[in-house]
Amino acid sequence: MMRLTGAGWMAAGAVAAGLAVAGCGPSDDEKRAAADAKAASFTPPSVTSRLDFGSAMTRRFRALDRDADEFIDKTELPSRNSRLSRLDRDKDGRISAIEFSEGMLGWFDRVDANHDGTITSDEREAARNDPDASAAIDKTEPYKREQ
Ligand SMILES: [Ca+2]
Ligand SMILES: [Ca+2]
Ligand SMILES: [Ca+2]
Repeated sequence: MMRLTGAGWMAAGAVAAGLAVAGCGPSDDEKRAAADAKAASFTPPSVTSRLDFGSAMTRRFRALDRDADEFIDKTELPSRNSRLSRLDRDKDGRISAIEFSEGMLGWFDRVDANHDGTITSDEREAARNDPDASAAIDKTEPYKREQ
C-alpha cells in the first residue's frame, strides 16, 4: 500500500515539474503550477505548497514571538539547542521575522528537490539525511490541520 501511494506521488511530482519547466519563470509561475496541480486534483493531502508553508511559518513565528516585538530571542526558542537558532544570520542573538521566513523558505527549497514549489512525501523522505530541513518542514503539519 505504501509503495503504491509512493508511486502515485512520484507521478504527480513529474507532472508538476513539467509545468514548472514549461513556465520557466519566477514565483508567479510557481503559483500557477501549484494552482494547476490543484485543478488537476492530483494533490494528495501530504503535499505542502510553498505558499501554504510560508503562511504556516508566519503563524509559527507569531506563536514563538510571545512578546510580539518581531524577534524571537533566546528565551522564546522552543528549546535551548533549537535548530532555529541557526537562522540568526547576523548573530545578534535573536531571529528577526525576515531571518525566520528566509531561513525557513531556504529549508523548503532544499527539500523541494525538483523545485516545483511543492514538497511531496517522497521529497520529505529523501530529506531525512538533512535534519535541519526535514525538521523545519515537519513543523508545518499541525498548522496545516488547523485549516
Ligand atoms: Ca520576541
Ligand atoms: Ca538576527
Ligand atoms: Ca517538489
